[in-house]
Amino acid sequence: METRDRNWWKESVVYQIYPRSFQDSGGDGVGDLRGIINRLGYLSDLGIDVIWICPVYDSPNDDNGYDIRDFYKMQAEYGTMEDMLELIVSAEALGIRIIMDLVANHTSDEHAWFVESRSSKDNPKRDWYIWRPGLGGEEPTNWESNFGGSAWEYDEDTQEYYLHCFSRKQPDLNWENPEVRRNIFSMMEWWIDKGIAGFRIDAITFIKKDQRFPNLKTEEGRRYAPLAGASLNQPGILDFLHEMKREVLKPRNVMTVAEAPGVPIEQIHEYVDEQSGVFNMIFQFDHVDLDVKPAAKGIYHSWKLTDFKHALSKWQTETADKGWMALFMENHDHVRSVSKFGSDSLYREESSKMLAAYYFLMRGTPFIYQGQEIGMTNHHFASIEEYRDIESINFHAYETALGRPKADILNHLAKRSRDQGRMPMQWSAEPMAGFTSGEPWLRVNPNYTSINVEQSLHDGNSILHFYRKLIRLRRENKALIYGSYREIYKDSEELGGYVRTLGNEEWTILCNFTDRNAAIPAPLAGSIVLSNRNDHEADIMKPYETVICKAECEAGQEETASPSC
Ligand code: TEU
Repeated sequence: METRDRNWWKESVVYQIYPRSFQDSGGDGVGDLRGIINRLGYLSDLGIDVIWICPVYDSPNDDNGYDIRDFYKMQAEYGTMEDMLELIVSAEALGIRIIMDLVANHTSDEHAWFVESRSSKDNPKRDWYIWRPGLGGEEPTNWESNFGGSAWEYDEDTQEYYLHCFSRKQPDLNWENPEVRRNIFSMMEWWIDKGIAGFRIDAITFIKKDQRFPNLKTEEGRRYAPLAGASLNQPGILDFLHEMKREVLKPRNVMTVAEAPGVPIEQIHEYVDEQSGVFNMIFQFDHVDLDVKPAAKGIYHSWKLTDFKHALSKWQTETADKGWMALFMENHDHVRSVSKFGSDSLYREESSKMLAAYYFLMRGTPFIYQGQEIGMTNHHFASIEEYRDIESINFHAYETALGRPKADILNHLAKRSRDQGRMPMQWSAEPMAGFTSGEPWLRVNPNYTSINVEQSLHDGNSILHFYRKLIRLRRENKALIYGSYREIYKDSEELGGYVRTLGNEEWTILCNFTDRNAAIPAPLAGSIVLSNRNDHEADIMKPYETVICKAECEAGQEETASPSC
């Protein structure tokens, strides 16, 4: 692999902001745009290049902004359009680009389009959403919404059902209708004209539905079947996406990162090939969903280190020569990575840094989710009343109705709830973690007194400073961006790592995923450039140790089979 395919979005590091939980400037307990503007200096010092900002559009907030009422207006709690434009300009002045969340699979049921659509069967916008009559007094199909319960909601006035893959307040748009597509595309153009650099594209693999609307196979004892079988990555979806690329994305050369669950690895190039694909990169979820797939809904599935490594490495290998991945460990839909894949007690610092090194230097564009850079952790919520996330609240209600014990449900939510990743950003040891001067919309993790940005800035050895070093290292060494990828210690249940090679440079990233010493079977190549400890001993990796080594190979010796030159 050469650097001939260089591109700014490949060389960038993205920071994801969940605005509701990032920084409140007004004291109402909810983060806002002014809060983000006030923290731009912090992000610039961290060294990131792009901010992905989760939805800030006008919304009744059934799904924290992923239910959009008006694409052209800001959520009043967050600020005004002037604030948003100021954010774009202020970020640009610091060399930071903004990408926005594009939610195009559905709107809010309070969006003017849907209000019209539901007003009568012969309204011109009726067909902008997916309406079907009931069958024998029941829903049109047995599809289960991603948030639980039927995916169909009955409308008394017009006596038909509408489809919602997510909450009942998120009716799905009918992408079969060309008017819908044209309106979404012109909204995208409007935002690009406002100065944003691109989009993170929400739930895009849901836009095409099997037009036969078949019933799906249910699991024993379940009334509904997960709707993926008829509405996730369905044949024909790429026609819609190519139209989006042709009409909007290509002529404007914007950055695109698509949330694309359901894309099988065999199809990755149809999505991300630079010439014939549709997006710059996609998010895949195999590694973060190891604990729930392939088990039945709501059941915990145990996994091994080799499963975790394989879930990431197989995509790396598949895109080794062409295509590009979005690299991530956390986002607003998932729990904190140190609690899930590392150790959030004794070895929190070491394992956070180890996980950072492991994913950050793979081939792709790294994303950091707010709070990840200071090693924020999960928290065991004492009762369902403390949760705010609609998915978690619905899950609790449905599982309770099925007779599942409360403690069991809470244990599952402690490991999976989206609120684990949504607790307010921990800025300082001040009350409410410096997030708000009021009552936060979601509880603050009590460990903010010791885990916070202020403390991390003062401690030169902190996780935050380790991220800064990683960002710098990646920026200064193109081999860590464009180099080839080769996994090492694939079958080990202790060690994980890989080699990146470009020209005569060979970089080895090696990690110990356990809290015990692990022997290194082969000597490390080159010299250590960065590590999370300062006591490396030859042949041994200490608990959660990570080392990043650089070696210069003799001419003609590139791409060696072992980690040493
Ligand atoms: O999530 C949709 C989605 O596909 C994820 O739930 C994904 O399947 C999961 O993370 C894999 O484990 C997006 C947003 O990220 C989420 O916050 C919204 O609630 C949802 O769309 C609806 O807009």
